[in-house]
Amino acid sequence: MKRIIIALSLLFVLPICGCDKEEQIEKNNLASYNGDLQISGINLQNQYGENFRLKGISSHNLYWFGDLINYNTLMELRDNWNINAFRIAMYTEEDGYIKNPNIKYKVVNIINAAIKLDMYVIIDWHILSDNNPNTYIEEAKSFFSEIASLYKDKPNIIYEICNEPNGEDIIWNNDVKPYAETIISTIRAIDDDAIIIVGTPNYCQDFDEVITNLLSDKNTMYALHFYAGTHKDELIEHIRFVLGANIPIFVSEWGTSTANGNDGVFFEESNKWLDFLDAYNISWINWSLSDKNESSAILQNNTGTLGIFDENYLSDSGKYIKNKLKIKS
Ligand code: DCB
Repeated sequence: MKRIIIALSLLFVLPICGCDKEEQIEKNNLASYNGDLQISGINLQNQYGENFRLKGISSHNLYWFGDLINYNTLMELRDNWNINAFRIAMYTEEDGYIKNPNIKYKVVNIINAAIKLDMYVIIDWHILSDNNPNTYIEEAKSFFSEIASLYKDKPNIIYEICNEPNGEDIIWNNDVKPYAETIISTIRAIDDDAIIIVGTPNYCQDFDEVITNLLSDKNTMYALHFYAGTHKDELIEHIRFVLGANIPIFVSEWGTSTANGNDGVFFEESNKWLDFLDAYNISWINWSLSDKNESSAILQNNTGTLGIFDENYLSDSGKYIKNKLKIKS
């Protein structure tokens, strides 16, 4: 009788253990497991103080390519591409928030889908042709207070407060840092612990002034953006130096193309950059989820969402990125 009971219980227990282990592996990638993220030195960490990396894809201009993003496409990207973060590029200009403030409802829909799917989501205030983040600082304050009030209790949210400050006269000490201090205090008055990513001058490539004039907020990271066909060894060496100064970097946007988003896919240079990011445990987000006719788009031109589900419709960059995302680390 005893033996039968043992045999029977083994029968039940064994498959359950197997299941648990499988689920455990997947859970390690989810927001419910990793919880509130934090920073230790240059590392992003989960709530248990374990090093943790976010890897994912960015939307293109949400106003132009927002239809590609919904619960089903995000679920596919999570389950079959292995992304654990999605970046919502909400442009300020170029048909963005300033002209079309209702785009925020699309942002909210995507955030809600990402939360349901247990993923992290980066809310990117995508300045670009407006060069100076201070141009629309009042709008940024009201946008981020609204978003923070809605999601202050969710571990899923990451705020990226200015995509790419640019222009020769836009510098860290006088322009970007004061802007960041204002927006960080706006967010912190509501959400005291979410990760905040701050863009750096010259399209997120110039850290010279950042190094000697850091922000005091402890959960802030600095954005590095690169395009493999344009930015090469010189930028890698600059960043190695920045990391040596213990500055936490988040690659919230990079492309396999040149800096205009086009001109072909630079595989060798992309490999070099990804090896570098692996060596330093740096999180990365690829530009972009679109079917525009340009090399950095992950989908073939005018194919809609097909490529997300079927590799035959992926661009060369899309195939490359999907393979890289599947490698767990
Ligand atoms: C960044 C921007 C991003 C831009 C990509 C590729 O810009 F954050 O918005 O995306 O990198 O250029 C491109 C799209 C195009 C679109 C254009 C304007 O791919 O389809 O027409 O935005 O909306 C960068 C990054 C780096 C540099 C320059 C730019 N750089 N830039 O190092 O010079 O000029 O946009």
